[in-house]
Amino acid sequence: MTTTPQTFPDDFLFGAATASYQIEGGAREGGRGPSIWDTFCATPGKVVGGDSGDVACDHFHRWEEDIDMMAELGLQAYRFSIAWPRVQPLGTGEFNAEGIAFYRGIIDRLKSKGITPMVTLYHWDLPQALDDQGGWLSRGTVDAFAVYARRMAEEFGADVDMWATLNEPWVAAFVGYGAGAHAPGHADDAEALQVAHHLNLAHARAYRAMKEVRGDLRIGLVNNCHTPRPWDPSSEADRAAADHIDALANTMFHDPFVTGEYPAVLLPNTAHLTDWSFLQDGDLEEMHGQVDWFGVNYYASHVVRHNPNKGQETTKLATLADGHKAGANSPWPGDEEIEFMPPTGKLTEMGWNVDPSAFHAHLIKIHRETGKPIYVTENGSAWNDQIDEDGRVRDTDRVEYFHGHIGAVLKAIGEGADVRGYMAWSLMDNFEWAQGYAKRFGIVHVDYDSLERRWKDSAYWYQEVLRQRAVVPVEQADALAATPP
Ligand code: GBH
Repeated sequence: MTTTPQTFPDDFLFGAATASYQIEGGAREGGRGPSIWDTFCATPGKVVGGDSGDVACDHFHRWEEDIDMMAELGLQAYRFSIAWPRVQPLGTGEFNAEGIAFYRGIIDRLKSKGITPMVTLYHWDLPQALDDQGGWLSRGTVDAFAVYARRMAEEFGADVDMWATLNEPWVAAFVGYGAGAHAPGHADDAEALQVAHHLNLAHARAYRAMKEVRGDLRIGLVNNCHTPRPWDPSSEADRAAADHIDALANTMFHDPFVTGEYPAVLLPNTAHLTDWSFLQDGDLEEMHGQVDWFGVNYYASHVVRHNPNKGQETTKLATLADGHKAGANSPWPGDEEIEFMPPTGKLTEMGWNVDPSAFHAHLIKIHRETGKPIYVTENGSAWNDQIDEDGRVRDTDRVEYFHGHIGAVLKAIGEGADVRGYMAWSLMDNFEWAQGYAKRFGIVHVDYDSLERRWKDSAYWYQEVLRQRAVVPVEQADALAATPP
C-alpha cells in the first residue's frame, strides 16, 4: 500500500513556464534575426486572426517587472526559452552581444530573487536563415544547434544548472513538417520522420557539447505526451494502434537516449513512407545515454482504435482536436487505419479533455521506461476568461484543472516516481501559436491593448499552493483572491 503524501518534498521545484516567441515581442529589436515563426505568421491563413509574436506580451521591455511578479507569486523556478535568432541572428556565425545581454539580465535578476532559472534552448523559433538552407531536414542545422548550445553553456553555465535542449520535438517535427500547421508549414510524412530523427541527434550533439564546457550541467529533453489508450483493450488491432501512436509520440523521443534504440514498431510501421536512409550508422550510438532528465508537458489524454474505414473526415477531426486547422494533414505518419476517438467530458477552450488520471499514469510510465528524474515542464489549460466588474478573473475551471493535475503529481511521487518539479503553463496569457491570442493559458491575464498584467484567481490560488507546498482545496480560491495577503 502506498499513500499519497500531504505535502511536496522540500527540494521539489514549483514554478511557471513561458517561451520566447510567445511572450517577448521586440521581434525586430536588439539585433534579433528573423525566425521561421516570423515568416509563418506573415503568411496569410496560417495563424488565427493573422496574429504574430511581433509584440506579444512585450516581455522584451517588461522583463524586470515580470520577474518581480514571479517573486511575488513565490515561484521557486522559472522555465523560459532563449530565442536562438536573438543571440545568433543567422543561426551560424556571429553571436549578438545585445541578445546575450538580454538573457544575462534575466538570469541575474532571477537569481537575485532566489528563483532558479530553467533554460530551454529551442522552443520552435529556428533562425530563418537556417530554414533557407533546409532547416531541420539538414544535418547542417543539427551541427549549428550544437555550436549554439555550446556557446550558451559558455555564457551562462556558471549561473544556470538546469537546461533543456528542445521543447517538444514531436510538435516541431510532426506538426511543423507533417501536418503543416506550425512553422515551417511543410506537410510531408517522410520529411516529418527525418526531422524527428534529426532533432534527436541535435539533442545528443548539444548535450555532448555542453557537457564538454561544464560536466555538472543537468541537461534534459522536454517531450509533450500523448496517452493513447486502446478503445477496446481486448482488441489486438486497437492495442497495435495505441502502440503505433505511443511509439511516434513518446518512446521515439526517449528510448534512443536510454536504450540506444528506436521502439521496435517504429521503422516497420513507417516503412511505406520512408526508407529511413537518414538514419545513419552511429546515430543511435551517439544518442545512447545522452540525457540527465526528461521534461513532461501534459495537457490531455487520448483513446485510439483501429478503423480500416477511416475517412478523410476523421483524420481532420483528430487534427482539429489538436488545435490545428482544418485542411491540414494528420500529424501521425502511418495512421491510415488509426482513429483518435473524439474527446469526452469537460473540454477546455482548445477542445482538449481534462484527465488527471492519465497524467498520473503517464508519469508512472515515463518513470518506469526511462528511470530518469522527471520535471513537469508544462501543464495547464485554456478557458474563456472574463474580467468581472470588480476586476477579478474568476477562472475556477483553471483552478480545478490545476488542482486535479497537481494532485496527480503528488500521487505519482507517493508511488515512487522521481518527479522533481512542476512548472505551470503559463505564467501569463501569450501567443498561442496557430491559435494566435485567441486562447489564454496564463495564471496572469494580459490585456493586449494596454499590456497590463492582472492576476487571475488561479494565480492567488497557485501562490498559496507554493506557500503550503500542498494541494490547496479549490473552494479556497475565492477567498484567497478576494483578500490577497
Ligand atoms: C505546448 O504544446 C507548447 O510547448 C506551448 O508552447 C503551448 O503554448 C502549450 O503547449 C499549449 O498549447 O489531441 O486534443 O488531445 C502542446 C502541444 C498539445 C500537442 C496537446 C498534443 C494533444 C491535444 N500538444 N496535444 S489533443
